[in-house]
Amino acid sequence: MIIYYDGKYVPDDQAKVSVFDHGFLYGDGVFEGIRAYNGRIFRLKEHLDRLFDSAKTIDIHPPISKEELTEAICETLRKNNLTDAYIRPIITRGVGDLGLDPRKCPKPSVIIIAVTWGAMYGDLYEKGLKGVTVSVRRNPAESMPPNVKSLNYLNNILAKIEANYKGGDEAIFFDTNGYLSEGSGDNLYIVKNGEIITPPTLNNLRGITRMVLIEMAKSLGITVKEQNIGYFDLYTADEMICTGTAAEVAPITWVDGRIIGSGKPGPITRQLMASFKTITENEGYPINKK
Ligand code: PXG
Repeated sequence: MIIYYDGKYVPDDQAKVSVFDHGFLYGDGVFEGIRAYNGRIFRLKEHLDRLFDSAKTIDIHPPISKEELTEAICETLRKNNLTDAYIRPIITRGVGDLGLDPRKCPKPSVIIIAVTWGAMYGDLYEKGLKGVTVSVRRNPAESMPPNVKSLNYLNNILAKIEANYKGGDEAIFFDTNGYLSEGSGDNLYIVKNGEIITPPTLNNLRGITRMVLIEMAKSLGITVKEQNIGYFDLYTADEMICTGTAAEVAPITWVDGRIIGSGKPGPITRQLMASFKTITENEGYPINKK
């Protein structure tokens, strides 16, 4: 496997991060998760825009332009002979000392990992996932905005641990006000009376797949509303959906022991799953420019 590391393409066993990199010491950095389908990188521009916005929020100045990063991602895929892949660009604060002051880190590091990664949830796209609401709350926006895709995922990992112990396939986060936030690695939606409802994005990551789901719903003539959602709304939903680059579009059919709707992936969820497959197979930034 070939890894991009600060302008060089190196074998994975030589791609080593310094123990003084603040990405390692403090989770001080940002990342993206992107997929390529069929030789094309899905929504690359949106992912790079979010990566740079995440970096700006935590005051990291990437030592590379979006154009250069685009070329480096394509070259990493080409060097690994990948046409369908999961791509992980990472920008760390870089090497500093053992103090947390970022001014001690003169140069951020840029890393790109690309691997083969199929459907995340296997047969659960047919059966539906079990969702578990967790007691740990999503980081409040005034502390650590969930909009920043930072290298510090401990909040999400705590949620995942709790969901694992409680027998769930995915954790369902609420925020400190009791409003639905998101999953540990995906955005959430309910369907009620033919309409899709999803939380506004102050308390969750502005998912690229979420943007795509809203576009798809519009073109299918399905109304999407952004509204605060409580656990009553979850338990009484007709359908529930989660979306993410890893998860893609997936049905949730069980929450805390309550059966959601019919207990099977519902008609709107199925329509959106089919539509997502078509879009991902046909759109995207070509890895090999003619
Ligand atoms: N919320 C969170 C907290 C995420 O981490 C999403 C929502 C969905 O965003 P996108 O833009 O992907 O639609 C994410 C993304 C993993 C993995 O390793 C997680 C994500 C993406 C890729 C890989 O589990 N989460």
